[in-house]
Amino acid sequence: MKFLHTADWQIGMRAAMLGDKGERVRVARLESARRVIELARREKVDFILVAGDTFENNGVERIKVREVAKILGGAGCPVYIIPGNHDPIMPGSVWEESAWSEWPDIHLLVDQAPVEAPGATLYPCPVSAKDSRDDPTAWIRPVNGGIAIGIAHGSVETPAYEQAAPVSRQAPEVHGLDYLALGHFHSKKLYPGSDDVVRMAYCGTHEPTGFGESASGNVLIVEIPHRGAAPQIQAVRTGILEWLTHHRKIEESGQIAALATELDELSDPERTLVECVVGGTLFGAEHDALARLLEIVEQRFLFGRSDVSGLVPDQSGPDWIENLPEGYLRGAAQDLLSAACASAPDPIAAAALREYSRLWREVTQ
Ligand SMILES: [Mn+2]
Repeated sequence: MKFLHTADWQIGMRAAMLGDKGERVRVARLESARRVIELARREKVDFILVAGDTFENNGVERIKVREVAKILGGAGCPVYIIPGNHDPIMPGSVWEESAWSEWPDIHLLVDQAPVEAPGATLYPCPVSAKDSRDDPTAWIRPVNGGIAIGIAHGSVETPAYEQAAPVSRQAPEVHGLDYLALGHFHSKKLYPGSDDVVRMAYCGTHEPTGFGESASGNVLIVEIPHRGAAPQIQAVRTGILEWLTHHRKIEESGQIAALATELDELSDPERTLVECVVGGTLFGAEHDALARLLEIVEQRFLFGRSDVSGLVPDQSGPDWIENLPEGYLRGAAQDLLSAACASAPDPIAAAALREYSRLWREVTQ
């Protein structure tokens, strides 16, 4: 028995911070949703599980809801969906859209009750509130000797913080499940049990939703030969866009130039979003390299943003300042440089100096 585990499609996500590039991100979520379904067909899975947050919220335009129903409904195998905390089952929710009943293969699981699927019994844990402090899997008791699969949307318990819909770290063992398909966290994460066998996992979102997701853009193909057998879990990439984060602390001259070259050589810039956070020391010889780095980040990619406010210039004056015409042009730059690298560095002076350097490059190039 083989199935595809996906979750957190977050269709309708606005990606507002990306401005006019947000549309590309919104379109990518639907494109990769189609890739998920193509993969399910290729792998000839027995069914598909969607473990919550298919939609960003219950206010998503109905035309998009219909589009998603069409994508899922054309899978050629049963599709089982639970509502998540972003799209909980409630009056006026996306699940009231008539499109869902137009596709016979789509099964919305809105009750805590066992459901027979091809080769397994499902134990759905639908979400009906935006926030809950109860373990959504608490009700599960296997009703037969077949393969038992839970579907839940929540946070796996850690002692670190109070969580929404906390799922026990031992849920598969406690509830006698062969596998617990989880949604809510956007990166793939597998949880081995006390026998080292993974019976609980987040598949992560099928398409990354932001910077800092360590392993998103995947689905899981899970095979379970019989009740009690160790699941064989394979992660398959479905994401289209790459969200890359570069955090660097500059400790020696040449590192900024090297980072600029590294970013300039990345393939597929048109489907890459870059966040570049640079701190440490700005050496005199690297002012030009910094200007080049910022240009690459902002202009080469689908989206780029940089934060170099943590860079403090060292005492060595950059060449471009020495080459400025004598008088107020050079004097102003020298004043900014001394303020920027004072024992209490002035970040505003450092930013002004960077802007000055950029303007000077523009007028002299
Ligand atoms: Mn969620």
